[in-house]
Amino acid sequence: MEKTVLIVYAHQSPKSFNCAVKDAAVKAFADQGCKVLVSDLYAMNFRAVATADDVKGKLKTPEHFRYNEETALAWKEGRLSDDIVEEQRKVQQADLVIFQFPLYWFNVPAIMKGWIDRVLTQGFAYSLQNLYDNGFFKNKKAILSFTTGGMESMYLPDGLNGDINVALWPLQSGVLRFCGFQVLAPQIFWSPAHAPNEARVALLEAWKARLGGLLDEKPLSFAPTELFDL
Ligand code: FMN
Repeated sequence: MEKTVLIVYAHQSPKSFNCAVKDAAVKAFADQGCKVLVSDLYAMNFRAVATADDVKGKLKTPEHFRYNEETALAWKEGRLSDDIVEEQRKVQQADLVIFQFPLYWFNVPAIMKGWIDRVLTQGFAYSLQNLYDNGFFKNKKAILSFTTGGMESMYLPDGLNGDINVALWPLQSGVLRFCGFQVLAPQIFWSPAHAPNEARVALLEAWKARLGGLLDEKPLSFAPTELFDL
């Protein structure tokens, strides 16, 4: 069956290395016969802030606005703002979600954090019963694919910046795994802006080679949810 890949992409420039990485993924999956959806967040001028504007119609408790509760209710009643609904439709269709971004302050850029905050609403992306192994997205895969300014040696456990996996935990576990996604090993492009052109080409070629088998990759392992009392 035809698979669907969603690329959530955050870079301002079509001349960037991030754009080349995104384009390589679009081509590789199209060549594999997949349906490819791209959310080009800066081009879409995607709104990053979670506010009451994300809910259409009357708020349940306008005197004390609670984003979680109001958006959960709005999701149930079909009252979320159109841009959120459109992104949720894309996630729903996707077998694989690729987050493509430059690392900003050990995290995703604000526009992508906004996508996470606003699109992964309660009820749609998780519920108190549907978390981690029991998450709604347990049949979907997700991967962080990003570029850094710092070199790999700086992100080793004994490096200046510390272990990159520590920085990735909130995203890989707190966001993706929390919603049930099978999380693939991150694709990290170390310091492409400071690398010679041949090295950048080699990084892209390695990515293209990985893309061939990405949909069938075994995910990272996390502690089974059944070990914990919910
Ligand atoms: N690089 C890092 O290695 N760690 C960081 O925490 C980090 N934070 C950044 C924050 C901001 C606001 C900006 C503008 C850059 C930051 N960088 C950081 C550097 C970018 O990650 C780097 O320029 C980018 O990955 C290069 O990709 P590009 O050539 O596609 O733009």
